[in-house]
Amino acid sequence: MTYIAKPKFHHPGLEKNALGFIHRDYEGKISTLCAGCGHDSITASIIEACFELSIEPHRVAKISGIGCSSKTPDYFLGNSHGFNSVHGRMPSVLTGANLANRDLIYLGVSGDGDSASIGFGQFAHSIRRGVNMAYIVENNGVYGLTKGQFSATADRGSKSKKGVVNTDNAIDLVAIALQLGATYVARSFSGDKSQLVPLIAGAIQHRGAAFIDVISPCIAFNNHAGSTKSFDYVREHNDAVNRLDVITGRDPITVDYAPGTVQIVEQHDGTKLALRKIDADYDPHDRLGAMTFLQKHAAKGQIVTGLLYVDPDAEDLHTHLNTVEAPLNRLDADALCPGSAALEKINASLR
Ligand SMILES: Cc1ncc(C[n+]2csc(CCOP(=O)(O)OP(=O)(O)O)c2C)c(N)n1
Ligand code: SF4
Repeated sequence: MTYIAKPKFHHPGLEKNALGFIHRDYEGKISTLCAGCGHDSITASIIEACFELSIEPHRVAKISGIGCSSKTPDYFLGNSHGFNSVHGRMPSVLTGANLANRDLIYLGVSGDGDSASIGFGQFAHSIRRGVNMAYIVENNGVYGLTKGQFSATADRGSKSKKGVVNTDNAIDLVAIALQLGATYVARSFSGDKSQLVPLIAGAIQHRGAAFIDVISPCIAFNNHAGSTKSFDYVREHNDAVNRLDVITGRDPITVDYAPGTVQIVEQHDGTKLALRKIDADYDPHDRLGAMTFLQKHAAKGQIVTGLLYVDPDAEDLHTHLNTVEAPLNRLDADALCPGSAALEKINASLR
C-alpha cells in the first residue's frame, strides 16, 4: 500500500481536451489496490472517458458502496463530488442526491457483492425507477475486500482459491437490468479499454438508467484455474457483439469508423453513439432480442460484451415524477412555500 501524493507538476506538452484539461485533471489519489487488480483498469477507462468527453469535474458526483471496487472513486476525478456510502446502499444515496440536484452527472460505482448480494434490492429499484445515472459494477465474482468469499454473481460450479465449489446459481446483473427496464445496458471486460471507454462515455451521455457490468478479475482471490472470472477464462470465452466509438457533438470528424459497418445511435442530448458491428444481425434497440441473445450465449458458456441494449428516447425518474427543472437546492423560499392560499386550494381539492 502506498500513500505517496502524485506530483503536481507535469510536462507542458501533454494532450489537452476541449476545456484545456489534461488527463491528470481527471485522476485521483494513487491506488492502494493490489497491483494488477482489474478495478484499476476500470479507473483508467473512467478517467479516459471523462477526459474525452471534456467533462467539467465539478459537475460529477461519484457515489459508491463498500468494497475494493467501491474504494476506486478515490482514484479518479479527484476534483469531483464523492460519497463513499454503506455496503449495498449506493443506489439509494445516488437516487436521493439525483432528486435533490438533477444538474450533476451521477456515476454509481459498485461491486458484485455490493450490488448483487447485500444491495440487490437497491440495485433493482434504482434501475426500475429509471434514475439518470451511469451505474458501473466492477464484477469479480467474489468479495475481494473480505478475502474472497463467493458473491452472488459467481457461476455455479466455479472454484474458490481454496478449491471450494460454488453450488448456488449465479445472478446475471445484465439480464436483470434488461428485465427491469434499464435503457442502456452493456457488458465489458476491465482489460479491454478500447471497448470500455466508449461504453462508459455512452453511459454518461445517456439520459436514464445506464448499467455496465464490467468483468474485473480479482488477482488475489479469483484468478486461478476453475474460476470463471479469471483473466484467462474471460479472454477465452469473450464474444463481442459490437465495437463502439463515441462521437461528441463537438468533434464528429475524428472518429475512426469504416463506412457501411457503423450504426449511429442518436442520444437524447444530440450526441451520437456509433456502433461498429461485428455481428451484422445484432440490433441494440431490441430489448427482448438482447435478453434472448444473452441467454443463448450464456448457455454456451460465452460472455457477451458490448452494447446490448439502448433506448435513445429514454425518460428518467425526473420525467416520471414531473419534478421542476431547477435543482431543488437552488429553489428559493417563494418557490418552496407557495403560500396559504395555494395550501387552502390543495386542502379543498382533497375534501
Ligand atoms: C453491512 C455490511 N455487511 C458486510 C460488510 C463486509 N463487507 C465489506 S466489503 C464486502 C464485500 C465486497 O465485495 P464486492 O462488493 O464484490 O467488492 P470487491 O471488494 O470484490 O471489489 C463485505 C461483505 C460491510 N462492510 N457492511
Ligand atoms: S483483493 Fe482482489 S478486488 Fe481487492 S484490490 Fe486485491 S485484486 Fe482487487
